[in-house]
Amino acid sequence: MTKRLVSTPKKDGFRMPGEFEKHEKTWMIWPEKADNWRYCAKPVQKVFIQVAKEISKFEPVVVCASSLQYQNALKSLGNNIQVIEMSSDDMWIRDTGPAFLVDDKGNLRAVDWEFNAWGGLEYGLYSSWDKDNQIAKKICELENIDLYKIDDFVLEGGSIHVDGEGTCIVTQACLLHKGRNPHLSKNEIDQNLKNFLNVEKIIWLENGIYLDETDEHVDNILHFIAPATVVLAWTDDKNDPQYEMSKKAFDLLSSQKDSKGREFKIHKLYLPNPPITVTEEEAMGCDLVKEEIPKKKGDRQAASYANFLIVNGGVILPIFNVKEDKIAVETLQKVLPNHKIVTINSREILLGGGNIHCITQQQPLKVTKK
Ligand code: KQY
Repeated sequence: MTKRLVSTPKKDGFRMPGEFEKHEKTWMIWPEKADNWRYCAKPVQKVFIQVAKEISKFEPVVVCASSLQYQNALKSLGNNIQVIEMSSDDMWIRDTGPAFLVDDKGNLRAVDWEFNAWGGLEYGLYSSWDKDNQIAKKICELENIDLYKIDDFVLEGGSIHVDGEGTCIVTQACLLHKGRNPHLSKNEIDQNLKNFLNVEKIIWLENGIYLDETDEHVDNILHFIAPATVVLAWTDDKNDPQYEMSKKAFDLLSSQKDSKGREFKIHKLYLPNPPITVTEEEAMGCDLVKEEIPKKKGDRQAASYANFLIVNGGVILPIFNVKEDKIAVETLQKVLPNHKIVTINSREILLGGGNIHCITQQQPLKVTKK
């Protein structure tokens, strides 16, 4: 049975591995929220199936689906993907799932952060998130692993990126946003991250991607691809508000060393230019609800190639059917020469406010170090 631990990962010698380390499996949640996914989520389910099937060519995939959608998910995903019944408020398992931790003795644990739908009732993106807030615990129960939980500490998995060797990167725009932990100072948040991710250094970028619905999660602007090595979403267009945001991130990372004293290698990953906007057709089909303003034709989307998932031997890369897709593939293939780059046109996921990294959560392989 899963125990709630009162210690910290730092004290117990557990760390969150880099995503580029080996995985046991990847978790996902079947989409169905009709006020976020147009036409009762049917178009996004098609893309979801593609993402899940591509990942399953590299490592096992487990999909959580509600009782209503269980049969549909099971039949649509085929024999190679495990489907389990689990309720949720939406599909963003990067943010609602456990942050898995490993030690050197072959043990697995996790952190269960408090989730408040990216800002609670005042600033958040939906008004009920009880089911999402239970996902991490339910997954730990299924996996029979113990978990750490800090009371009153709101965090989403997409708002942190770790290298597994003592460094974590976050954005101030997100972590210091008043919808999350207004009762904590920056130092206290820094300390919580150090204790619960078992890292020595937090690098605080100012921003993420312009108009990102999550208050600028770090996982949309950069990605650790190896220790001390990141790809960073980039534009040369000085008239684009993103230019300053990416430039400040580049300058800060260039001026900092990681927890082991290494300089960062920063590879620029060019963003779509012009930015992706919603078409008239794409703006239709979502159920209307009180708390959400529907997207309109012309609305700029926070489309970024940095929102990919690294799997065992591959990269599942979002593309948008624009000329920069090719540059993104070339850049990633160059920096990850031993990985197969698999592209998926993910506009449909983007319309819901995120991308491939946001809808996946890797469970690391247990490691035993002698
Ligand atoms: O991690 C994410 N990108 C979640 C976005 C939620 C958007 C809801 N419309």
